[in-house]
Amino acid sequence: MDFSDLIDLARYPIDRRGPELEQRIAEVRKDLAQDGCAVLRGFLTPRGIAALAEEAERNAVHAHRTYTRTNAYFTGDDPTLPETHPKRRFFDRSNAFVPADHFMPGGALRTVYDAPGFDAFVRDCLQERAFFRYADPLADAIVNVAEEGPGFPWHFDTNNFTVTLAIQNAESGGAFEYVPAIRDALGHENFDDVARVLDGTSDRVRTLHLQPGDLQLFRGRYSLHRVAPLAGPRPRYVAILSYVDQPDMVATPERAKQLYGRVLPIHFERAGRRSDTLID
Ligand SMILES: O=C(O)CCC(=O)C(=O)O
Ligand SMILES: [Fe+2]
Repeated sequence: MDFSDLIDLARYPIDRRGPELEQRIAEVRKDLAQDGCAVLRGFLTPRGIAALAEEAERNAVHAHRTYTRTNAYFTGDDPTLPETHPKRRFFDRSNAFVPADHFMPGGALRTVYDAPGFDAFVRDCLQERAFFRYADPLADAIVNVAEEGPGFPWHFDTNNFTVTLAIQNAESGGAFEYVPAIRDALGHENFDDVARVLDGTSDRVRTLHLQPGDLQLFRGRYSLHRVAPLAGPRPRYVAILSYVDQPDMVATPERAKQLYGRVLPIHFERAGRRSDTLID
């Protein structure tokens, strides 16, 4: 499999720096500056979409499912607050990640991720100073399998940005909805507006209908967002490509176990722990 078959290089010539690519980068930066979100439509070719969908489908059986109830802040309940407070609004979430080690080098997903110029392109778009691939063999490039159900309820991300590739949509539902910069880095939480979003009465919500093959760059720390409820038998597949601000980072053993259902020796080693010390 060759990256030039999977990525639309005529539109996004990531392997050749030049005015064409600079133009794409400038457009993405403008969108990110404006509302923290950029969608690179048609990043994959139709062959690329088909190859990634086939690979996702084949590996969906390996997805690790977790069921949680979560608020938008991923914090525990705080009974000192009124019951209607956004921090006390909990929603069902079911999540299924296919761990990254099911995606082999030379397979469709890694052919895109490892394409010459891909990392540099994403870094230039995001203008991140410290930018490294997540070194976690279970988590650097994963596929999220979302089946009929509540989607991924309203939340703020705990990381600065996410890089996702839309592979397959559900029969219906599953739109990406977001409210840019509803809170800020200075601690203005804007709970009133957040409550309106959770209630479904906000007029600030933007809706994105991502299509298979679209690459999305999203800054979700201050923008409330969700994947709307999904319906129908066909699962939604999204690849998540992870970058962090430090080299050689991996998940803690507890986090690996929770998200991917397994812990590898590297998780214990990097945590400076022996492999019999998992805290469940
Ligand atoms: O599945 C998606 O489109 C993005 C989900 C999301 O918000 C996240 O992973 O934090
Ligand atoms: Fe998110």
